[in-house]
Amino acid sequence: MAEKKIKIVVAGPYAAGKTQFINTISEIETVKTEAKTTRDEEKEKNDHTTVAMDFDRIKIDDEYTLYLFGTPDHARFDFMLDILDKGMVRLVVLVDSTDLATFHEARRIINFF
Ligand SMILES: Nc1nc2c(ncn2[C@@H]2O[C@H](COP(=O)(O)OP(=O)(O)O)[C@@H](O)[C@H]2O)c(=O)[nH]1
Ligand SMILES: [Mg+2]
Repeated sequence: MAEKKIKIVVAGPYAAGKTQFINTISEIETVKTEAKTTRDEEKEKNDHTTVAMDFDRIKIDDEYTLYLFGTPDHARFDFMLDILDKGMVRLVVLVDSTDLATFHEARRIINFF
């Protein structure tokens, strides 16, 4: 039976937990594009940040395989979103519920998609 691919994009503000989420549910060694954070206010939340994408694959059964793509953590890499959302069937938006200041960014991301 031919493999059917289900593409899911995981988006959300900086330090919402996108990379952690994808690593945790992964069944393969995830593809990561982490770089060291440089700005003090960023370092406070996370010492690494995703600059291109996270990637993970999960085989459901003989027919279906999930392909998960995590978005970059900063708006300056938004051009990646146009690439990542091609063929997307579901969007997961993660928000840090303890960090109210990021809610506007979460809204912007939802509107984008
Ligand atoms: N307490 C808590 N911390 C988390 C959770 N998920 C991620 N983190 C931490 O939050 C920080 C940012 O996570 P990361 O996955 O890199 O965020 P991203 O910028 O959305 O990719 C890291 O220090 C993680 O260890 C969670 O569910 N609970
Ligand atoms: Mg990340």
